[in-house]
Amino acid sequence: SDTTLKATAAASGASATDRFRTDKATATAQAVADTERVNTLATELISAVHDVIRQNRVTYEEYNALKAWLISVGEDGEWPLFLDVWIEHVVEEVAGADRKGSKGTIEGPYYVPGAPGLPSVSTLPMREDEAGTPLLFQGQVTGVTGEPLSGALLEMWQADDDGLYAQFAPGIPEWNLRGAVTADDEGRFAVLTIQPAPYQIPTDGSCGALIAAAGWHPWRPAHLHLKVSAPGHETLTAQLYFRGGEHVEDDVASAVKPELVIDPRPVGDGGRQVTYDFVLDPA
Ligand code: MBD
Ligand code: FE
Repeated sequence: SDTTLKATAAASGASATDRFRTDKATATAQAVADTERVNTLATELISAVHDVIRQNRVTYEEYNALKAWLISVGEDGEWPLFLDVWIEHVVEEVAGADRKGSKGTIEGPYYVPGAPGLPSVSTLPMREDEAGTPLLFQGQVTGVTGEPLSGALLEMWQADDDGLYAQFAPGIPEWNLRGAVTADDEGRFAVLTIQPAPYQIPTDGSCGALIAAAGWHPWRPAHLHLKVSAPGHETLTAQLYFRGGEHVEDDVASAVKPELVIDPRPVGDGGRQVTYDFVLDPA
């Protein structure tokens, strides 16, 4: 049935919440250890909400609608989705402001550490009949002075041709379209994959309810996710988008930057090919 192909809000939300708890929630103890800092941030955040209420003369009906919605976001496991779609891009903007190397963008909720290791010239794990346009993605990883970063690691994850992510939608092999490519001695890599489809935020959960109620759209443009790392360098988290693709100009997650839009050229048998180089800042 259709449900076997769909990522329901509850299923992908629960997976994203578990993923976050496993990978990131342990790092929060340090962030809340500074009482002064927490006082500043919590006071200003609460005060910003007060301003919205006063400026818009928010009613009790609206206050209770908000309360009900906040409760349901947690029940649906959609806090990772909500935060990464509507908030993370500004955190990334602040974090990346002084970067000299390649532009980065948000990580989003669907990164999974520990993907299968692959050599510098390789094919991402995919099904025998994987749908989609073949895409050869190649390039070089260097430092800011142009020195090749031997053995840099390029982690890639992406949606399939239905816009679905392995481990967050049912019926897809565990590591489908996820891999950790080790670049060669000159930092070069060449990875064969397929072009992903645009991603639609689940419409059956709390984030979908917000989008519908506000008259927004639920789409992210098609994208490749990347984490590029090398010893002694800052890890770059990025996404690459496709020139002319749907929603490149109106990403619901506000994560597109002009430097991240690629334009693969057609090659033989219907495939496409693109070269994209990464420049990593020193740690
Ligand atoms: C995605 O695939 C994504 O990359 C982000 C940032 C949010 C939701 C789904
Ligand atoms: Fe994504």
